[in-house]
Amino acid sequence: MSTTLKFTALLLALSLCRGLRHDYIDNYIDNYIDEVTEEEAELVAQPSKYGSLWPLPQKVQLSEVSFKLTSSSFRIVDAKDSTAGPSCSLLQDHNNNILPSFNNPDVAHAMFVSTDELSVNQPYAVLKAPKVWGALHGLETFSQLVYEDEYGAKSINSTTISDFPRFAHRGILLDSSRHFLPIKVILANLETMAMNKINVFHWHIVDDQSFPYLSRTFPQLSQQGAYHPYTHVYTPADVKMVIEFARLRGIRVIPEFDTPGHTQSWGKGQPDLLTPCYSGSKPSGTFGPVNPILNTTYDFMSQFFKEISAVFPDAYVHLGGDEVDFTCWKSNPDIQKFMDQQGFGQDYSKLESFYIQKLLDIVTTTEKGYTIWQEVFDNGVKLKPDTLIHVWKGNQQQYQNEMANVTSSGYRTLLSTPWYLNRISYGQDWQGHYKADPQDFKGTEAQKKLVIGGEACLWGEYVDATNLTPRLWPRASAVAERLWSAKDVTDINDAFSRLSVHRCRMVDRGIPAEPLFSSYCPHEYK
Ligand code: CP6
Repeated sequence: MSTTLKFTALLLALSLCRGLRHDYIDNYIDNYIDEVTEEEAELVAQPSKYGSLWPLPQKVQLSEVSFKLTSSSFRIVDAKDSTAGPSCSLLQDHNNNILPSFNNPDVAHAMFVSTDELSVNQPYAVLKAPKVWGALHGLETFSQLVYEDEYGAKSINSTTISDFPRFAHRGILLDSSRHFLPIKVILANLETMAMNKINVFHWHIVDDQSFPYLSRTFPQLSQQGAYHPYTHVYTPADVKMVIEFARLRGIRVIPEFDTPGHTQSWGKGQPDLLTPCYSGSKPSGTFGPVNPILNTTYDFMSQFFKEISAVFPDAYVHLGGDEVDFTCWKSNPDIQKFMDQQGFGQDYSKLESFYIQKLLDIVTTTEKGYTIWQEVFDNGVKLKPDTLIHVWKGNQQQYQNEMANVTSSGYRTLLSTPWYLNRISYGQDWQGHYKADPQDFKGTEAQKKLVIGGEACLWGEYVDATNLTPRLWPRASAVAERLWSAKDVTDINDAFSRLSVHRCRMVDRGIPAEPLFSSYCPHEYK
């Protein structure tokens, strides 16, 4: 064989061997096994009287009376006095989850009046919600009432539900800096958030490791700071798609642009933004947090956040402010001089406050509210009264003290400490997430009211598209129920039973959610 021929054969062999060929495997299995016997469904856990409702609605009245649902007799219609109407695609697009196809009127009947109520009866199920977002929640709940009878026919029992969330802010943080998250993965998880009635996507979009946000004003930030300038960036069209996809599912998108720390990637495309660190009397060539002593820093931030406030329609942005390392600031003679001039002494948290205060003033001019990590509050930065303080540090004792301190100062707060889902361990850690209660700290009723909710965080150091979804679900579902359902919904066995079925439902809907424990799902061999 000639060298060229050998080479061609090698290339051919290589191209045939590359990648796992899912089509081939599926075909192989289909053709090889010509008879599959399905085992009968049998849940290991004691079934809950609430079926698979998740998160559990505030008030549920169930009956034994059941009806059959068929594709030909099922349709969603709008009430005559509905303000949404049939043109409301937000509602019309939602319902593939209930029955895969339906064309005829009858069972579900959507009306929009004053409270979120769902009553399932024959020939109509009636859904009333004052806002379209409540109607979305009601449709999800309706879909969760549908089950298969022993012959596989879709059924639903006569049921009355009134529902509302315990907390207004029910979020999930995803980190697209440590690993780039393809848009597909983000959208699949937004869909899953909606199934769990999560209503905030906290997008920790950039950090030290990479800057995938493509800024129209400063395109060099991602050009230089992304893992790859074309393939690993979120273009303006991508960002718009995420925001609209989320909106259609009742989810707000709150972007986080964390400064002055966690900004290494910003420095690549914006040369004088970061503080030069010194080794003795000479710059060492490394950089620290954003340089707080230059006017150019604030000119940049003004322009940058002006863009951000226009791109992201939500009323809030998250400004970070966590984990600022003072080592580099301490090494820099210009910073030392500035500290002297300002009378800050050796207190570098005063310098941090100086920066944050100027940043908050800048963001205030964009007419956005802001969320900041707890350190900004801890360091005594002067904050607008409507600032949201995000608690993430410490053990249970410490975060409970922090919640008490933040709320006694009159600030509204969000809790994340017990919900760091990036931390994994052997066993059912969802139970710990489930038991944490954000209002469980020493304080007055008025203080408790300042807790507007919480967020599950999935930091990205060890997470990318390959493992994000099963690591997040169903563990984040535990947080979702804590933030939605009544305070006294704490029966862990009932939760286990409902969550096991809810998890199978996510799997059925194409979400690779991991199992809670040894078990099987009735449909997993389909
Ligand atoms: N990145 C940023 C992080 C973390 C924080 N901020 C973090 C800290 C501790 C753990 C996980 C994540 N990776 N910007 C803290 C808010 Cl355990």
